[in-house]
Amino acid sequence: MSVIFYDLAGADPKRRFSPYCWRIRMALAHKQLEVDDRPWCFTEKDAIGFSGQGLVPVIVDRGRSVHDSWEIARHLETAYPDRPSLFGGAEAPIRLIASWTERVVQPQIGRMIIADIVAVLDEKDKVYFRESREKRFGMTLETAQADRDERLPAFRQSLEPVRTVLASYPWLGGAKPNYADYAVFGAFQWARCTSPYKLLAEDDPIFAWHKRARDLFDGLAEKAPAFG
Ligand SMILES: N[C@@H](CCC(=O)N[C@@H](CS)C(=O)NCC(=O)O)C(=O)O
Repeated sequence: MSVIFYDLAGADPKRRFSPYCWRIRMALAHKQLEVDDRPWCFTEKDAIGFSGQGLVPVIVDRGRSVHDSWEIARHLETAYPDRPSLFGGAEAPIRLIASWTERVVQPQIGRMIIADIVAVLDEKDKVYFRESREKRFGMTLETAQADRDERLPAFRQSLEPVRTVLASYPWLGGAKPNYADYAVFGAFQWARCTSPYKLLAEDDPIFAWHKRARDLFDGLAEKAPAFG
């Protein structure tokens, strides 16, 4: 039986760009699960109303709905213990990595790509996205993004903990990728699928790591519509 997966999509239903959904897309592949993929737009709240909230990712697995990327990862780890482990016994430190990504990495990326995202959205989502995000930022999306070149050096510097791990291991999970990789991966894949802006220098070890991650699972992320 396949897992139903509601995944944020743009005007091109194949363009998937939510950082949280990418975590789960990779986690489902890691667990070698068959996926019944449902592209979802921001304004299609009714389609996920059964989950009792309005955010993706949402999965339905064996009749049970689960939302929130962390809760979905935990569900998959518990429900499929015989499949490759997502946490490798290190659930708490991986939670830290996921939280650091959400609170430190993603807000900085958001300030560098937020206006670019509008161009990839379905027409019916554009007004909702702009209004909700401009309210959140307290300024226009274009103003929020305008000083990205000045923000870039501090952003790259803030990624030093990732480089520290990659200096000794090929993956944040160590010898093999795990949910630590997928949590950070999602943030960069979000940017790559929505904006041509170059967040990483090509000689940055994080650049090479991200490419390796895109090639996992028969190029699942590499083949997705994206910039660069
Ligand atoms: N904490 C949630 C966050 C999920 C989230 O913010 N999803 C965004 C897409 S990246 C969403 O569905 N937004 C809908 C909206 O803004 O209306 C998780 O980890 O899954």
